[in-house]
Amino acid sequence: MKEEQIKKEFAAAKEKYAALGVDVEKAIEKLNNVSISIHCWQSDDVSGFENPEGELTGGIQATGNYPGKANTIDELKNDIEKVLELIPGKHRLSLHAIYGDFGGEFVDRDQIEPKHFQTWMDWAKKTGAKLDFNSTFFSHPKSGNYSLSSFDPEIRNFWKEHLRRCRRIAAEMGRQQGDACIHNIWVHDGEKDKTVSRIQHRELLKESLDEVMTEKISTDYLKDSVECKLFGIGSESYVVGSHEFYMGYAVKNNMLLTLDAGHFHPTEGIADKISSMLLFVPEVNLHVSRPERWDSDHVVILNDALLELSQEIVRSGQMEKVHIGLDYFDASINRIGAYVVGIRSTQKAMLQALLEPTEKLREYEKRDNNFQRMAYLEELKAMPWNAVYNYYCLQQGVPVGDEYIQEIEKYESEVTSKR
Ligand code: RNT
Ligand code: ZN
Repeated sequence: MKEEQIKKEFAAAKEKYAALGVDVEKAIEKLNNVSISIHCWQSDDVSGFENPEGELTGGIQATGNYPGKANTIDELKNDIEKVLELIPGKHRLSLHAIYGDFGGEFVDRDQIEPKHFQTWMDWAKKTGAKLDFNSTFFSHPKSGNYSLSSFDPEIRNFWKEHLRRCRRIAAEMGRQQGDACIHNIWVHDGEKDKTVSRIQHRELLKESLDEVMTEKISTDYLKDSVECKLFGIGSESYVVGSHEFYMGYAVKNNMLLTLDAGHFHPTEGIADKISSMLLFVPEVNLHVSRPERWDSDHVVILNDALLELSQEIVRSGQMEKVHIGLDYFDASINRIGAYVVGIRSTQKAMLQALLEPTEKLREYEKRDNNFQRMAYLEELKAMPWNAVYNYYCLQQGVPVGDEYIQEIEKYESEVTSKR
């Protein structure tokens, strides 16, 4: 797209939005402050570097075998750097514990230390992408149906030690980057079929978490967040860390709650949960994902669910308390493309929400003018928000419109197809 054309379309859009009382420059500025936490695991189908040949367990699945996945830390870094070149704004990288730099040695989960992530912290310093962290309870011989909630005290101890170490690693990341690292805790524990000892396992999960959390770490460095789930492959009937479990846990312990778009009943969205949870937990962490009929972790696209979520984040007036992280892994398409589409779509949804004349809509609402509210919400859908996004990309010196597609094709022919 020609620069002149982009500017012309932006000027026209600006005028249209101004007529609704919306300041587009302000919206761009706010969008530019939205740091998306990019998940490292789309790049290599959740393999990691602890035991890359190992099986992915824990009830999650990356389907497809598109060529070019990242096999080494360097390949992963290159891929993420390429992604960062193709999107506007400053973003974060979310690492799982199995993505450490183990120097070719096997380091078990109860042995990992900050030093195994030092090269990542150095990379973060260099690129400016701050880090978030995730403990990894899945894909390990000691994580069958149950880990932190196992009846076997030795298994529980092993995973408690893992969690303890992950909190310290995340805190060290937070310290080095001068900004709290969000440490996401997702525990796959559960069972395929009708489980009788539901409360017993939940008691054990609570007990294990409580014990590890007795180690107090400043939220200047570390923010722990707990992620619930309804079911997984092989845990269809029972997941210990259900919504009620973690909602209760987060509220009781004043910690963050992670809402994953795929972790509820099929027609239940996470958008409407934001305004409730913000009243009871200090901050909310999101795993933006796209469930297609189940928690399938498809690439995020600009759909109604994403737009509703963005609207709720913006309308809450507490954007700084909602952390946007991505969580999907599609192994059937170009993985860099999967990242870029997901990130750009998330930004487009956020931008649309930021371009809403919310006060105007609230006025109609107060007066019970609900036809007018509905009509404006419909009109807004066809407003030229994309011209604003294109202009933002131009400003930031990244590809505009569909230009990123050829960049990805080039990277594929020069880099990923040769792996
Ligand atoms: C699984 C959870 C979890 C994982 C990642 C890899 O259903 O969503 O967040 O996807 O930790
Ligand atoms: Zn998730």
